Amino acid sequence: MTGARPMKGAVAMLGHPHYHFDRLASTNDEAKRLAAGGAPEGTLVTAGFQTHGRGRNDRSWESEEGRNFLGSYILYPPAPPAEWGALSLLAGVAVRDAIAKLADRSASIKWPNDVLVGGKKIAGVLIESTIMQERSLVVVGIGLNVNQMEFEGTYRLPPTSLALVSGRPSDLEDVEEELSGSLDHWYKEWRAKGNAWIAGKWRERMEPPGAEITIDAGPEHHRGKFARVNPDGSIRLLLAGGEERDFYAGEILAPDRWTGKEASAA
Ligand code: BT5
Repeated sequence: MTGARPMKGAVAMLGHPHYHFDRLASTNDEAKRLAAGGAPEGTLVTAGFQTHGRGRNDRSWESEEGRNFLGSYILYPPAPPAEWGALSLLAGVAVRDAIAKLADRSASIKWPNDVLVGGKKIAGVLIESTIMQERSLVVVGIGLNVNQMEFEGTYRLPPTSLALVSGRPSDLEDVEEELSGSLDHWYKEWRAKGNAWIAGKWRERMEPPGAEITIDAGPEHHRGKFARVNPDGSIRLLLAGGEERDFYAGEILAPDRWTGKEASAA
């Protein structure tokens, strides 16, 4: 651990205090440990390298040492567990807006909250929620590719980075500041305006999924028409038999753009 360090520029509530570690297993795990020790809302934990960076469903998050943003924010939202899904929408919107500004490019959110630029994945968000000491703890973990130029191996979607899309390197502190400011802004807006409002903002930024989609929901695949994203963060499909069903977790697969098959880095 190199300790708390001040951040440049305007002071945002989220992102303070900020603990940076050269190496951690996972910033989400460290954030939970700090929360158990009483860390305040807004605490940010970042790492230069993760030995066990996680995605959803025990997938791994790969990142070259010192090149990317790997961070987790501690939130104690004044909302019951039934409303935690809206935090996923909020995080997607906030990360997407920060990236669009940093890259000066259009960016979109693929449900649940991958951020894509030009159809390639530039960031992923891992939200882990629990009740701790009688209050809601939501850890928002963000992996954002910043200065990485090459991605070895196979990925579900082709990866990209801010440097690849903008053609220039970015200062990691500037990236942290932009992400913290965006999350701070959207968190306050959500608290004032609620779940249906943030779902509307999310829909304005979503990657259009196409009329017919397939969702991989664990052991089962379901095919249907995309109907909407709900204020609780779930996705609604109109299935072939006419039944409407909400899915709370899973992967959208579409034959043309999101094959769901392993894609090479580009
Ligand atoms: C995610 O999961 O996209 C959420 C990733 C969250 C990572 C952050 S890093 C800081 C914090 N601490 C953690 O331990 N985690 C969070 P998912 O939708 O399941 O996508 C995972 C998949 O993305 C992998 O199976 C790969 O195919 C792909 N992937 C891995 N690393 C990537 C990268 N750097 N860029 C783009 N895609 C990547």
